[in-house]
Amino acid sequence: MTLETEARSGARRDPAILRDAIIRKLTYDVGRSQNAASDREWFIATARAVRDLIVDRWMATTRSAYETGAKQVYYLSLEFLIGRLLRDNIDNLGLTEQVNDALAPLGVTLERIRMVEHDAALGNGGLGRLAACFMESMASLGVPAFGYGIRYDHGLFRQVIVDGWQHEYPEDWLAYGNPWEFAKPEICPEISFGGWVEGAVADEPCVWRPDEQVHAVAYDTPVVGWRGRSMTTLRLWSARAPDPLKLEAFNRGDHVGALADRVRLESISKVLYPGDETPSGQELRLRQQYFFTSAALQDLVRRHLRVYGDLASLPDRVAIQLNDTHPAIAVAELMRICVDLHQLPWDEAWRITRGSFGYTNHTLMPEALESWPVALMERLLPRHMQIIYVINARHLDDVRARFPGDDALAASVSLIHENAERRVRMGHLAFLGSHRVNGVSALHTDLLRRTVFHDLDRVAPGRIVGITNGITFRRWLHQANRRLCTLIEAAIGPRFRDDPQALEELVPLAEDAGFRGDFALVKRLNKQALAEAIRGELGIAVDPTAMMDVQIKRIHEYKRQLLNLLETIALAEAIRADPAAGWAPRVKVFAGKAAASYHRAKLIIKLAHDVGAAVNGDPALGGLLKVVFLPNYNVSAAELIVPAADLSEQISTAGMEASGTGNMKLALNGALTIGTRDGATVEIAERVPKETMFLFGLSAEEVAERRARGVGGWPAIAASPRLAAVLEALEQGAYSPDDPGRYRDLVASLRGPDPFMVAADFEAYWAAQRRADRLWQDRSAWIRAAVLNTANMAWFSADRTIAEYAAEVWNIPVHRRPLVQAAEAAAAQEGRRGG
Ligand code: 26V
Repeated sequence: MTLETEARSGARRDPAILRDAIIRKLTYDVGRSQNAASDREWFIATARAVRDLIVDRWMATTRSAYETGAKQVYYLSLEFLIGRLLRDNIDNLGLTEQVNDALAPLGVTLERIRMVEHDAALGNGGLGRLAACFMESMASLGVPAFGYGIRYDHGLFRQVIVDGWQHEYPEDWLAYGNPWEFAKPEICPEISFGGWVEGAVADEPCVWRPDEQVHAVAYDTPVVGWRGRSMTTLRLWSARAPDPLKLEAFNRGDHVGALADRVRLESISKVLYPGDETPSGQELRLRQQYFFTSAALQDLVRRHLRVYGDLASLPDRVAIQLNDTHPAIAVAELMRICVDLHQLPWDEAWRITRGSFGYTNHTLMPEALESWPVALMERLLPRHMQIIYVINARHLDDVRARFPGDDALAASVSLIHENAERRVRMGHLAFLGSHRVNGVSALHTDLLRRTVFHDLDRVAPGRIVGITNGITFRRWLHQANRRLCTLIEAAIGPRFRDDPQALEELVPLAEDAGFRGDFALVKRLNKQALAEAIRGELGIAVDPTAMMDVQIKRIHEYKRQLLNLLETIALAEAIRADPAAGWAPRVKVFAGKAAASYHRAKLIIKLAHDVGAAVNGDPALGGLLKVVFLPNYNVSAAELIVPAADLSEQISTAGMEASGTGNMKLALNGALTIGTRDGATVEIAERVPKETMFLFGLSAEEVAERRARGVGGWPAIAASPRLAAVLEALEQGAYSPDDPGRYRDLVASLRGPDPFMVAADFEAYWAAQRRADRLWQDRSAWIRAAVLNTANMAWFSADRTIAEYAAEVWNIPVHRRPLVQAAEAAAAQEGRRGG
């Protein structure tokens, strides 16, 4: 039996067959002999052998979607933060044991070769990781889906810390090739830019005469669903210039000039999030957005027409989800395809467009709400700019007719922001071109309705819905925390692997001292692994029995790593003053990247190092407090830290974190949460027992109210001698003796406007930390709370989230708890076969 037929038959697999396949890949694909192969070469050979097992099922899933006419989801996202795929794929295929057995006689371990896989870090943070979780979840639920994005040559920068300061280095995930992807050079839609438009009337068919074109080459990666039953496709586009070089110029001796055009055009897919401080950086970013959006729409329209023949049925057969405003230009592009390329009347084109799109908003931060200068749009995408004007004119006519005389309303819902520089509001475009707009947590959705989309909500009531984010439990529990899963399975059986609701069966076990002991042991072993990594990475010894207090996320002022660091300084002072006052021994773990141009965020990283330097060697602290900053945070680092965490820091200024998903990963793995009532943390608090959360601080409403009154930080500082002392020490250079003025401006901003309410929330945060200290002293109460946390997190499975998108946005039938039903069906079939 060959490997492939065996995979198809689903028969019990023989590791020897897989071993042969791996060796064949090593020999014929990698070109290496067994005795000379490095871990990396074994990884590539193994990945290739595993990929072979994926392909048949992948193609079958894709085919069946066509045959059944099932609705296709297209998830358009400029970011997919995937991480490593080897363990994900092997686990979801149910092959872990077999791969281990196949490799063992070769002297190779899965654990070792797993570590050489480069993270695919094609995203910045939560938004990109959510897209990756969704792809896996849709595969698991059997929702036919394509993810469309960009195959960046270089993902998120590698963070190197030199003397406490962040430096960015290019990341090179493709340096050794990518064994999971299939290059599809024949799928290469042409993407146009610039030029002019021929046609007298903008809402009738026109001809766009671009002056520049580039090809988008498809690279497909199959995404394996749980138990390998179905798969989705991640199709990433890479830019390829039509001509590899100008031969004449090259032969004339201008070797560099001959390549200039190519380099310029292909720079589109060079890097994730090119710096956008400069006009050329902004232009590149807009080019990226249009590049992948146009490629995606051309691709899906071609596929749709091949099967269904015309565009009228598009909204019945496809659901296109816009992940934030990055692909919002898709609205104008689909209109262009309908009106210019298929001669559809404007109203029909608009029906198709709005019926097909859904838009997810991921932030309320004003600086992050995208808009593009009209002048840039006119130059780069002249036809799209015309189309946007027509959409806007019709929309404003409608608004003026329904709300006569309300000029303020018309100005606020206009697609064009009329300022010194006229700009296109991409959020408004996405809103108008979609039949559903969603926020990513209940609070965020509520704030969307009240703030950024308040007026659009009046104009189009009912369009905004809330769909709280989720995470894939396969990666964030089953793979990342094998020890815990073994324990859970021994206690309640394997059902939780298909049905997260089964985790609730752990609730009574929280009262069982034996189970709590085992749970504590698992946590302890995970912490030991983290402690070893910390020692290996930083040379700092930390006590694995101490409380691992973690804040792992992008560094941003609204996420308030600064609040955590100020509390750390105050805590160090308090311990020195009274070492026996019942402090929980803590290791404060920080990890996260700052945007390259975000100086304040980089200063906060420096502060974490300065505080660490002051605290870690201080004998007066008696080992009660350590501060570490783990460099180059990424998905793989999260997989190590999350299972080891005791305390999860979710301390954003209320109203500013749209959802958060790290909060879910940490709580699922039994970390208690210290946090504000922000984003999805509010909804976690609604589902887990009170004692698992240390909630504190201003509510979103209180924050808004203080902001409106213009209350700065000083009254809170005046009222808190503890905070005042910390700020004075910082100001006087106590933590930066080499540069006493380093933190002066930072402190001044807290005394002044304090826009993130750090000072205002300090005392409440301090008190919440002391509540955590007290619970820590009661070991069994802490572990009990941790168990109950894990037991109550089922709702945050991305499978629930996807089921809600299917029902509320995509109009796709997904059964309630489909994985359970599928598992039952499979078991029944197995039973029939066995009988
Ligand atoms: C981006 C920027 C860039 C410019 C400076 C200010 C700023 C502030 C926020 C952002 C975030 C952009 C979108 C984003 O990544 N949102 C995240 O989406 C996650 C998935 O829905 C969600 O869990 C996070 O709360 C949200 O921040």
